Amino acid sequence: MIETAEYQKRRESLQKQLKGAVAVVYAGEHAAPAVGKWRGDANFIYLTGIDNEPGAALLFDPTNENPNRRITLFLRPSNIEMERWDGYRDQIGSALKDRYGFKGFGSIMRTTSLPAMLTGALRRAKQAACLHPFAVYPANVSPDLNAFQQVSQRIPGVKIEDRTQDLVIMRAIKSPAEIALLERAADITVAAYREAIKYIKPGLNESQVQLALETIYKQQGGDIGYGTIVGSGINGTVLHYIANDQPLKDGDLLVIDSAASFGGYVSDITRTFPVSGKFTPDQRELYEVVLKAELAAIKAARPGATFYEVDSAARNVIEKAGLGDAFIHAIGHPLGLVVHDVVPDHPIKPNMVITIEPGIYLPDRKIGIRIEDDLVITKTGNRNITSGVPKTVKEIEAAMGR
Ligand SMILES: [Mn+2]
Repeated sequence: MIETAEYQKRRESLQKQLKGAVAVVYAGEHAAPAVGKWRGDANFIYLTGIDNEPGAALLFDPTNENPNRRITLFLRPSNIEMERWDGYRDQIGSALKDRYGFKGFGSIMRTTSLPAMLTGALRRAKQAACLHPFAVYPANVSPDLNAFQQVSQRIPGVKIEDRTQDLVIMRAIKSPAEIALLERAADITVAAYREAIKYIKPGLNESQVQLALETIYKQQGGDIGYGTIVGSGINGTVLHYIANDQPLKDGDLLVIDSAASFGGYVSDITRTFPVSGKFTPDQRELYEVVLKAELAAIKAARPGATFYEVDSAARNVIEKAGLGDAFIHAIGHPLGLVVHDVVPDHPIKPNMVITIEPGIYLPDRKIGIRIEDDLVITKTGNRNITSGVPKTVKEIEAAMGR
């Protein structure tokens, strides 16, 4: 769990970095998914801990003469009729300020006040900092830049700066509380894999493996981290296979890419198991190449290394085995509030949490193999927090032995 005080500290630290510039972070107003809960923008969650307030925003107004108006949370107006459909919401008052950590540390207002507050802030400060990631052309302009551009058409002399790395760098380096949540998500996932591996056998459907894993995530207090992939045979060569509806066949390999989230933080594990419980000599040879590549990348993942260097460590092993063309994706990514978390411009640093996931995909042989672990980067190297899932040929065959 992350304490209210940690969110306050994050907001204050960001405000200091802004050096007098105005900034807005939006929760977003996207539609809720058909299945699962609505979830706000990760930058907004990171700064507030609030993940269930569509339309909310956080304004940094550092030159406000009222110290309590320098950081203000804006929430949608109360609407009693809507709340009978969507759930009851609190009135603005000291209880809400206390719960969100704004008592003595800022204000809470309704979003109807945001345009005037932002305009006033920019008239005084004349300096705006873009924190949301810039949109890639031709997508719509990012929400804070869009607001700043509109205000600059009404107030001359507002300077708009690119500060998009500020929150990326903060989010990339995990606090002890964040690492504890990521480890809990990893532990839940490890327990689920260890249980599910016992049931894998010919005739079972991919969907049953998915259900077994996801049920355990929920039983253990976690949630489903992302769309589970359970692909056997040729389906294991499809990177984003989500149908998960085919029977497991004797002699096929099974790629499982699935993980739990806990407290909003996501784990990410992939393993490849033989449906029969035993690798064929061919499968084993290919599997050992990917495993060797994974171990080489894990060894390379340490402070000062770039993702390019970590990727090269794995790619060299796979290329040497003559399988370079079969490794068609990147080596890994940071983990956090989202499964593909923010990637800072700097090399790997202590307390980053990253995945390592080399793979090879040979559709003509109906063979896909991927192995993925989650690493907490330490001062000298890393700590593998998902090593509890069987990974060597020997461990897998022993765990599946029946
Ligand atoms: Mn991954």
